[in-house]
Amino acid sequence: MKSVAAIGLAIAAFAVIQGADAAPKKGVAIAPEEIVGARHAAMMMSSSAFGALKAQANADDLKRANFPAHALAGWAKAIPAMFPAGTDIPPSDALPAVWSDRAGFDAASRDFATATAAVTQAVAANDKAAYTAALDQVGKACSACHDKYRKADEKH
Ligand code: ASC
Repeated sequence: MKSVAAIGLAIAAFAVIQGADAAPKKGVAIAPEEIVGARHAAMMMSSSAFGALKAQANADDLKRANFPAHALAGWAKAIPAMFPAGTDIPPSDALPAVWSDRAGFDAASRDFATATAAVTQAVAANDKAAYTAALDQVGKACSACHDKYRKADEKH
């Protein structure tokens, strides 16, 4: 009996440790307007990173593109989680379609993530042709998503 209790305790302790270390930390306290502020800042940093990437298009060595490429790729992956329900509030420029057409928004985010990942790969390979093509795809992914999911008059 004693060992059964010990096993039970061990399982419970394991579950607590797993919960603390492995579970996704959803539901942390952050105000909707703080999320909107973070989104805006990140989108402006995205634009800045994209500009830095374009400025390297004619470089012999793409190493200076590495940091902005990874910044953009990381942000692309984070985007869906940065648009949770309840953040359709001023001063957000997001259209209601982000939430009403969630599958489409997530797919558009994935296109951006795919294009930015291709940039990081082109940088790693120092492959100029792949780099230019991937940057073109990034620009298209930005516009495609903005056309459908961001207010038309907003441009930062
Ligand atoms: C930017 C920016 C966008 C996109 C888009 C790409 O730098 O602010 O919205 O790139 O213009 O086509």
